[in-house]
Amino acid sequence: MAQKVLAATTRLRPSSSSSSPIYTALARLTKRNSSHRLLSSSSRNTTSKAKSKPILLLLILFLLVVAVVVTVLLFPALAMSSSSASSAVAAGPLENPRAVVKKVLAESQPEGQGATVRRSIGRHELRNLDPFLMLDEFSVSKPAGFPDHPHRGFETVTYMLDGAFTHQDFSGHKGTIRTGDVQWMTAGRGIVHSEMPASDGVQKGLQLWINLSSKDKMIEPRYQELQSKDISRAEKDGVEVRIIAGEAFGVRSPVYTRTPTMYMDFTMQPGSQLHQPIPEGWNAFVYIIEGEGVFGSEKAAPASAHHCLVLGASGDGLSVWNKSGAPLRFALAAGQPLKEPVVQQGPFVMNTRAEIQQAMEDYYYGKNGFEKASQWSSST
Ligand code: FJE
Ligand code: FE
Repeated sequence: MAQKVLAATTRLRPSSSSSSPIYTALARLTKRNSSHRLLSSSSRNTTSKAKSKPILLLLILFLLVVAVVVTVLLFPALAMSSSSASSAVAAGPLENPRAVVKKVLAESQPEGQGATVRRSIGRHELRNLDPFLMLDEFSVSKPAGFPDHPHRGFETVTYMLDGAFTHQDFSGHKGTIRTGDVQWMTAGRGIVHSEMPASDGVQKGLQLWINLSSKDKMIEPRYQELQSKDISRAEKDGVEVRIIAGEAFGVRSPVYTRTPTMYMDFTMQPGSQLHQPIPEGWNAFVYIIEGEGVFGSEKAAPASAHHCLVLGASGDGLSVWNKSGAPLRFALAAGQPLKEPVVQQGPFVMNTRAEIQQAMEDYYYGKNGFEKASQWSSST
């Protein structure tokens, strides 16, 4: 499965290093140099060989130095990311780290059937952070759970922190995700499923809802499932990262994100610091899972578990310092805003009220993707 996903992403996303302006500039330079060489060899018989050779060599060297200096000055971020891509090192301190512009405590609330979630994105104070619609930290024990319910128009990403959850859907898709596993579900035009605890004790995890653009809302449903052992990870100077989507420390996740998204789980040892680039223009937030840390600016007050920190729009990434005596664990997510109207009615997220009306009708009558809804119910 992971290999299939990897193959698909490789096809869909050409390696960024081969298309980077630095490489293009270098390739052009090499071409120009070789044409110089051609020129010099063809003019060998007519000009003085001994004089032109060292001058040409010097000229080539000079051009190379100029090109490298100009590239680094013009594209410092690119120079940094391409070097980290090859050697898997943490990016150096950011020039302009994003500030924390909002801090929201995710308070517990009842959800599903007897379950409890700490909702941050999606609660009143943090309605939505385009393209993100909801973030729940769930804590669920049997017999509570999230029995049969539909989705349309977005993606749900379930990341298990502890325990196991079994999902079943109306197409016969069934599976169990355990500690560290990820289920990336693209609901598209429609899925009806159940999500229930699969073992005794408390099952914990994060569920993130990512909106789909109007052109993707009615696509075929799709699953991308990653077992904990298959999740890309990297470590550097006391900072460990598990990469659910996107790239960190030069390591990429195989998950394909229809709405461009990065999503990672960082664990920072006491005394460590992190400087993680975030694409310009993307909305970004941090959710603290465990411990406490200083985010955005070294002088900021520390923030603790169950807080969601919204990062400001300007800046080149996230800087974090763990000045405490215990490990700090948090999720970082960032996504390219869709900048489209959002109309949500529970598990249906569309662009207009008419589309919501249509979704409810389709679900009720079993049409346009909900054909299997009426005769299905999950098994126990
Ligand atoms: C849902 C009520 C719900 N947060 N976190 C209404 F409970 C749900 C729902 C979930 C959910 C499921 C998991 Cl596994 C984790 C969650 C809400 O299933 F989708 C709607 N519409
Ligand atoms: Fe669901």
